[in-house]
Amino acid sequence: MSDPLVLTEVRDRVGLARLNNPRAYNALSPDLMRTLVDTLRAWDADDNIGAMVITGNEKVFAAGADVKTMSQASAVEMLYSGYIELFDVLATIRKPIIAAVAGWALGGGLELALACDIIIAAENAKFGQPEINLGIIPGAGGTQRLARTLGKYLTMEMVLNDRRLSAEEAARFGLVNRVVPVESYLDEALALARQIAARAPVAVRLGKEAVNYAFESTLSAGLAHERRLFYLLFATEDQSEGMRAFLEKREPTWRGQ
Ligand code: DAK
Repeated sequence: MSDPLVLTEVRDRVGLARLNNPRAYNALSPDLMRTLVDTLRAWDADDNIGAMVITGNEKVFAAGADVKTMSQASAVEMLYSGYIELFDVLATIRKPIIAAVAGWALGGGLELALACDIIIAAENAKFGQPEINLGIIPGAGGTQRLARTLGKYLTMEMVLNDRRLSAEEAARFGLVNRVVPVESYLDEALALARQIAARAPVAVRLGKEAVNYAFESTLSAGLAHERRLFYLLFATEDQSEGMRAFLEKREPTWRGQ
C-alpha cells in the first residue's frame, strides 16, 4: 500500500494536515487535494476541533499542481476535472486555517497558502507563481489574492516574470504573519492554532467571516456586515460569560453556545 498523501493528527483541539507527496515536491495531485479537502471538511464539522494547520515538510510546502498530470490535459478536461472546485472548498471552511510554510510554496502551493487565514513562514520559505514558465498563468486564485495582498506591481512581476520572494521579503511585503527558524516553524504554527482554538468558538468563526468579507465587498457593505455579526454575538452565552469573567477577574469558560 502507498503512503497516505496527507498525514493527519489531532491534538489539543487542533487538526494538523501534512502534505505527503515527497517524490514530487508535494505536488498537489487531484488525489492529494481531494484527501486534504475531505480532511478539512470533516474537521470543520467536528466540535472538538477549533483550528487547523496545513504544512508540508522542511524542504517544501508544495510545488504546485502536478505538472505530469496537467501536461496531457485538454482545456475541456481541465474544465471538467473538478480540480479547481477543490481549492474553492477551502474558502468555505469556517474554522481558522494556518499554513506553516517551509521551503518552496510555488504555483498552486502558494495559492493553497493564500487560501489559508494565517501564514507562518520558516526562514527558508520561498514563494512564487512560476506558471509563466509552463506557458500558463495561476488558476487557483494567485493573481487575485496576491494582488489584494501585495498590490499590483509586485504581483505583476511574480505572475509575468516568475519573481520569487524570500521569507524575509514575504514578511516585509505583508504576505506572511512572521518568519521563524526552520526548527520551530511548525511548533509556532501549532502554538498559535492552539491559542485560537481555545478562544470563544462562535466569535472566532464570525471574526473570520467578517475579515474575509472585507475582500468581497465595498467598505460600507463590509461595515454593515461586521455590525450584524457583532450584534449576533450578543445572543451567545459566550458573550455573557466573557464579560462576566472579565468583571469577576477570572478566566472565561467557553461553551461555543
Ligand atoms: N509537479 C510534478 N512533479 C514535480 C513538481 C510539480 N509541480 N515539482 C517538482 N516535481 C518533481 C520533479 O519533476 C522531480 O521529479 P523526478 O525528476 O525526480 O522524477 C522532483 O520533483 C524533484 O524536482 P527537481 O529535480 O526539479 O528539484 P529541484 O530541487 O531542482 O527544484 C523546484 C525544486 C520545486 C524548484 C522545481 O522542481 C520546480 O520548479 N517545480 C515546478 C514548480 C511549478 O512549476 N509549479 C507550478 C505548477 S502549475 C487549475 C488551477 C491551478 C492550477 C492547476 C489547475 N485549474 C483552474 C483547473 C495550478 C497550477 C500549478 O501549480
